[in-house]
Amino acid sequence: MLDWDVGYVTLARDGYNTRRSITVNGKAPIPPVFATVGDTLILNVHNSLPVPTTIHAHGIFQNGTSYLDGVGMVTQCPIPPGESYTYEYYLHQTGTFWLHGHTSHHNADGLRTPLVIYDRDDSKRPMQYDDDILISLEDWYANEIAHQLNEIYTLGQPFPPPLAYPYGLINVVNGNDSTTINFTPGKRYRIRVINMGTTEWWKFRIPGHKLYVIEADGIYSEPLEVDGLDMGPGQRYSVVVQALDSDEYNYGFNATLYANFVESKPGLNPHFYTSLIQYREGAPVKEFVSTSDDALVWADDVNLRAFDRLPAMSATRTIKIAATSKVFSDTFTYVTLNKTPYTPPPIIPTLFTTMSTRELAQNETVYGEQTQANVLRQGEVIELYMENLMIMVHSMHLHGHAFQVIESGPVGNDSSPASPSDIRRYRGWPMRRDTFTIHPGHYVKIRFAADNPGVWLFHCHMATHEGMGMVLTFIEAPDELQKTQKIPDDLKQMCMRQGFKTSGNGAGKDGFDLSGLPPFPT
Ligand SMILES: [Cu+2]
Repeated sequence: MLDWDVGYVTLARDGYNTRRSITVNGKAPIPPVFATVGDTLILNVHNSLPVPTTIHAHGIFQNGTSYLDGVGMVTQCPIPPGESYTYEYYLHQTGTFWLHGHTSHHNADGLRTPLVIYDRDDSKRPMQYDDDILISLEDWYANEIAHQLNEIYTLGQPFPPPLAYPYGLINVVNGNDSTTINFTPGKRYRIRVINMGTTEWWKFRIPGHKLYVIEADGIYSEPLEVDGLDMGPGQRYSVVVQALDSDEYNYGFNATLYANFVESKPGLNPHFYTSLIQYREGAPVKEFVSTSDDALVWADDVNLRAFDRLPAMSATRTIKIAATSKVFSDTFTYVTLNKTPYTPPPIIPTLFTTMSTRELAQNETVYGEQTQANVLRQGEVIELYMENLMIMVHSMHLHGHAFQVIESGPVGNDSSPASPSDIRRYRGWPMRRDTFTIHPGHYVKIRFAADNPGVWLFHCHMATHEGMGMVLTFIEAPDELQKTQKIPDDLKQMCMRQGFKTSGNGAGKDGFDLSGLPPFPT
């Protein structure tokens, strides 16, 4: 059981910029959470912020408990200032996850910490290891996320807003002050690496050492030898590293914070951080000639294979979405996955609409257009075909599922069709994970079975893109959901105390009467 009193503290998390940040129990940073599969994690959250908040367990499927997914105005009304709510997480998965705020992008302001779920049976691991090491990676901005979004959505401001160069945090301190990792010759280490950042990507390497990926996003992979990890916001990997036999030298591990959508600037983008892998105190640090990143092998979404060898599922339906960035009728720029930018429901959480509208819950219209609702029927196998028509890379996260990564490649057109050699497809059987990277001008195909009734978001994990509307909602098996799950009374009461509706369509009304919803930009 954990008691989290969520509130603001003012400090310089990056060692330079003193600013307001969100933490728990008055102490920054938030300690990682360690559990064992089969545990029930009881998280008592008290909200001492002046604004509502929620907690989401990233990567946890919440099978049978979709109301615990912690997305404000999607699966619950947020916890208002001064109130408390208890999340009971039933931990049936093992691997590397994280807990973070999922209302008003509170994760970006520091409400985030790793959640590691250990296994009970080490014979089921893809590789054995002697010790378990956790490395969390974050980007940390001089300004709060609300400030960054205000720059985008204030009349008369230039778009795009001024570039921001965050500092990198490694294990919650400035990457230059990060702690030493001790290696004993001959031992094997599992290193869990989490990009729990706001916007930017991280690369991770230990020159002089082989890395074997055994986990991505809570799913075991067949061991894959790589030179390094390249991770978007929300992604996690575990690598097994064999320590060298000699303690003649110490080594460095390299963590590079970068964004290929932000102008390069020496020392700021990319931002190189190095910390010590220590075999023996005082041993000299082994030097390496620098290698071009292009010459190295990086773990990615397609080259991994699931350890359980689950074959690619046959899709029964394709849903096509395209990420675009457009100026809307209110003169602001939004990012959409479909027609309209997503905005959180203002009147009733989407899940409450699903639970209370009987057979109408099957009709996407009842949710209100701004939810970008997509109804999935129980047992369908969805192939999600996503095209990125923007000039920016994205890190897309699906709640409630680990999807199969089927294929990726450039989006061709009639004048320049994509070359077959540029298409990358799973070999043998695909990897499953919950967050994938999609490059500019590229498509990605993923598949998942609609076997987890609930209301699940699919969104870019870059906080500004999420705030600009790059979100859609899957309403999965609403009939099954209505039969098998019940929203706890305390969640309904928390809504009522704040004046939110607990039943009805997206406007809290009957049928298709959506009057009362604010106008949305077109
Ligand atoms: Cu994005």
